[in-house]
Amino acid sequence: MSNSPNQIETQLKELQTEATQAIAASSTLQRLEELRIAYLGKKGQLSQILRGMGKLSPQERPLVGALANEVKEALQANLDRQRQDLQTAAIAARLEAETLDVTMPGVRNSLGRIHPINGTIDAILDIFVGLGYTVATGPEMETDYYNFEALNMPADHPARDMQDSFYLPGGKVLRTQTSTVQIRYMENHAPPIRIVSPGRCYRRDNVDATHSAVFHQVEILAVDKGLTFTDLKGTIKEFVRQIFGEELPMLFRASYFPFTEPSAEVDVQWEGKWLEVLGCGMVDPNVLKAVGYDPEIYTGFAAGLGVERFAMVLHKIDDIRRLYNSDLRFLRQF
Ligand code: 2NM
Repeated sequence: MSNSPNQIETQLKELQTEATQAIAASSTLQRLEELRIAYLGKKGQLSQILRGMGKLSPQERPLVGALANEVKEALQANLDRQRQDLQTAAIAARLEAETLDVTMPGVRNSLGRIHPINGTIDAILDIFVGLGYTVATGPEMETDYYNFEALNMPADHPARDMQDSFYLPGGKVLRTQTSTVQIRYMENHAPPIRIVSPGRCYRRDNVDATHSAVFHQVEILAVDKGLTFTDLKGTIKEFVRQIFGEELPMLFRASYFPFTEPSAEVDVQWEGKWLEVLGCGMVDPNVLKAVGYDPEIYTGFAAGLGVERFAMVLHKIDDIRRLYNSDLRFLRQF
């Protein structure tokens, strides 16, 4: 390195010019640090130039030294300012990127829903479970025995008509009510019993606004010593009070079912209209005998209700087919 004062001055000026431009052009903090080391570091360019000062005379040295200090301070100031600017820009960019616009609409998770049929089944089961009933389920494909014979519908009974039920190859039948499950339960449990059986059932009905070939039932059954029609009425009354949310005028109309005697259909007055809501009765002694219960010792009451009917009444649905055609505009209301 040359030791003439003029040459050293020139080198310092050139260093200042070059470094000032490089600092101004640096776009990252890392690049800026590299420049600081390259220009002002221990082994940097400024140190190298100053090493050439060793050979200057004592008179020359302070002048060049003062210039070197000026250059060093100027560059240091440049570095500091550029660092500040880069840091400020980095923070600004981050704030911009992380800005939360609280006026934007939220992100909606699209959740599934409980189908009104299942919601209605759940509501009905909750009530009977609350009254001490156990939920019992079973197969939808049934034998002739469980669907008809054990329910006091012998071979020549009109309910067995091919026109009314779906028969499967091999002689099985799609169950026409869930009492089939209750026969199976009674075969395996001694009284007292209290069970509630929800499930899908099938009948060869022509489909219209109130009929579907596939529908859902909930049936209840209680068997014990000394059960009477009064116990049945009290149970139905409590169920109606809970499902409709209030006590309603109720009418037990004499009716007929093969598996109960006596039998009744129950109407309730709801929002000014009489609605038929369920069928019920005292379990026919023949049904008790079929499962090995002694009808001289035990009596039972049972009731069956249509889930679709309840869903339609409770949700004011005008056509049963809405429950089955999977129209999301309908289903999203639940
Ligand atoms: C109804 C009406 C009346 C019923 C009968 C039985 C069983 F298993 F004990 F025989 N379960 N459910 C029954 C009685 C069902 O549905 C309208």
